[in-house]
Amino acid sequence: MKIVDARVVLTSPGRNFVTLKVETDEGVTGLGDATLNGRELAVVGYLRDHVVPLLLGTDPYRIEDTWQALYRGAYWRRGPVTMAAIAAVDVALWDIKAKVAGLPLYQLLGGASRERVRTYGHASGRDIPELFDSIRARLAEGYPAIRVQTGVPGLERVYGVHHGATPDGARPVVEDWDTGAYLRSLPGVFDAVRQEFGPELTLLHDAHHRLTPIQAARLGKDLEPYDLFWLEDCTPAENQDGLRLVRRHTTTPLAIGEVFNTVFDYQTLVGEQLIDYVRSAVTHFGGVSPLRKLFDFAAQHQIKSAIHGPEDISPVGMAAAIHLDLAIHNFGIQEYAGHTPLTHEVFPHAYTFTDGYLHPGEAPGLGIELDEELASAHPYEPAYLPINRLQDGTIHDW
Ligand code: KDG
Ligand code: MG
Repeated sequence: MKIVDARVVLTSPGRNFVTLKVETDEGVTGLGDATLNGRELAVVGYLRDHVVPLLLGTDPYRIEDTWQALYRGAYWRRGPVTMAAIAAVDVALWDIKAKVAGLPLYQLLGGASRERVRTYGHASGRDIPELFDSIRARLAEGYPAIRVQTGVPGLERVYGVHHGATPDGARPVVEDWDTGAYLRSLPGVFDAVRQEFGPELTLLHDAHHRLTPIQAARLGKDLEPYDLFWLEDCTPAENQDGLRLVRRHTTTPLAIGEVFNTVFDYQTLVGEQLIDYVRSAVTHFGGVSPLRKLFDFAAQHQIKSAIHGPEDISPVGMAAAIHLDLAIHNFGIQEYAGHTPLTHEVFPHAYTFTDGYLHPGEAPGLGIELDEELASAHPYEPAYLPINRLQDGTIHDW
């Protein structure tokens, strides 16, 4: 079998998605997600100009060899653009291999280790009543676990939550931030949530890289009475050593890694068991092949998976995640923010979301299609994530 064509499809059925479609001389096709929120065009160019020409004529069964050739052969390694592009190829080739085998991808990854995949959803509100309404809405949808984000008194927007296309597409929205106000208000929010919803509900929180290690240590400690499933991205972890300080001070479980793209970003974090959950997405980590290796490394340190699953991971990336979730032993939880009805139409899929649990379905391959005609009716729209400034105008992590 040979790869005879590979196309990059950029579509915006509510938000932008980058999809690679690989075609073979035997008519079997594979899909991969390469969406990099706010930097989509860079990945489109990388794939179209530098990856697709290298794929033509190659054997789609040689997934590991192709991965290594794209990673090592570029000479310039790592980085989100490169790794999103490689991820799309890796996933598309797994899709092809599983389709030819006539098996859902999870069977090629070792088969099911569980019956279904537990998820968490997002609740957010500017104040406590709005937050409670949002939590009730997620509970009504069946979510067994909920990430709680809320407004901070004195700040305009709910932090860490973004709302799709920017009004002026060419420029990011500017938000405001005050770490002191956040640290003072958040424990009270979780206290109110526990009083209203009781001790059983699984709760998570995302600090979105906004704290220094000592601030993160304090927050983790202050949240201990509220029994969080995890505190996510409490500090930017490019400085992996900083997590030692956080860890020394708190027993609140920690989750990190949605912006990471290789195992090297995790060496200290996993090797010294400084975190409890790894958050990388199939889409941003070079695909199923390297993420599987990361999970095996993490398992040696009793660290579990928690694949990133916001709206900006396409249904193709989500499908790949769900197959992996079902197969690995050290599964923790899967984030599932869902997609717009139009997105589900552009990407018809076999995976299901029922009572808060996902299942990849039994269709051969990833179990996902791309309606190219519908996709082309919804072209790319420039959109950026917000940026953050402190009250004196200093730029801060968003
Ligand atoms: O593109 C950025 C989003 O994916 C990110 O803000 C979502 O932090 C996020 C999460 O945990 O889902
Ligand atoms: Mg996050």
